[in-house]
Amino acid sequence: MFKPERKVIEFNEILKRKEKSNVLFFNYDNEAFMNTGIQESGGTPSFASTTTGPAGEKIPGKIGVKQDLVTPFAFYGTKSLFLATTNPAYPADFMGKVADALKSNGSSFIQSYSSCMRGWRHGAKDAFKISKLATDCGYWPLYTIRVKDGIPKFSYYRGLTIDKDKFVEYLKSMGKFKHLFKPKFMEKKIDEIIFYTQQRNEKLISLIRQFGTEKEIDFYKVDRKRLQPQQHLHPGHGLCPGCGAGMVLNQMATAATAVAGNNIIYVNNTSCVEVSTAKDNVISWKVPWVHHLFESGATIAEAISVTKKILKSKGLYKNEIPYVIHIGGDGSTYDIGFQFLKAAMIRTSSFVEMNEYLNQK
Ligand SMILES: Cc1ncc(C[n+]2csc(CCOP(=O)(O)OP(=O)(O)O)c2C)c(N)n1
Repeated sequence: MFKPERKVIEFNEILKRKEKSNVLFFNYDNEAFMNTGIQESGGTPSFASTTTGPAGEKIPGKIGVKQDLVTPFAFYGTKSLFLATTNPAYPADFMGKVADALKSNGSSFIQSYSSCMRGWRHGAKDAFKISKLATDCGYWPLYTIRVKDGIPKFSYYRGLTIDKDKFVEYLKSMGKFKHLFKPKFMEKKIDEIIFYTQQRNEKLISLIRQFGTEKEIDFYKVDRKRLQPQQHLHPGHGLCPGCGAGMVLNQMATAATAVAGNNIIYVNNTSCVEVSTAKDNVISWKVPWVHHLFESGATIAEAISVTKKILKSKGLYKNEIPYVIHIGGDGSTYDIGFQFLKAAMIRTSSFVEMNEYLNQK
């Protein structure tokens, strides 16, 4: 029997922990290569219309499924790793997971839902409503995987049950799925998207059953009234109005400020977040921030983290090792850049953890 029980995880308790991640690799998934013109990626869901897979007479949008990026990382054989999905429509879960990720040994990878009003074609004011619906209809489940000494433990928060009515409402709310409803109602295609989503959720439930923790439900408790506003970004940026990545950045930086103060370095792959927070030579970041090539930001984040550790082990670096967050879109995470990310994540979660000179926290 699947009898989930709730485990309360207090944000303030996370902050007291000694554990510390080497790098938090963070993917905001807006489900296409957005800043270069809405091209299809491995993160694009079935039958979504993009500029490289436009819905029309020949094809009904993307032919293929949205790839599962997160769960395979649990089985690559790392020593210590924290993996999670987030959605800014659930801020306590989001900020709790970012703090947990930064306060877990090894490295961490978070994949966040990140709505895109321009690419998905919906009104700016609907961003939050659509984001919440994504989890509530079962499309974007929120789960966590903690790998300790090589064994993954799966748990979840919500979003594993498909609500068909809400799912249809979700699809209907965006122009990228409009062709499934007009000029004719493509019920078979809608059922197919729901079927594949259901299969993905059933795999997750099986993994929770097989590799579950004692209490499957992670409930992050955050006293938001006592949380300080984020200190890592200036108010100005060039993201579109209602951009999901804006919510993502705000919540990520709020949690990161609580954990790291200003002792943090961000590394950004080329993406909407990068171009919108670094216009010409004016940047939105108040803390060190590095833009590297589209595909190799993960390696740079790893290099920064490991270099500081090597210098420290040689007595050449006196300060506390900074936290490092690497940010990439889905194009640079699922597709171009995947090999860099995978290798950097495995090295920082096994090699660094097992190296007695580098694993001091
Ligand atoms: C090797 C390489 N190929 C292509 C590009 C052009 N390019 C820059 S950003 C980008 C799309 C980024 O998409 P994604 O990672 O999903 O981020 P988003 O724009 O959606 O935020 C592309 C194709 C590049 N900079 N380098």
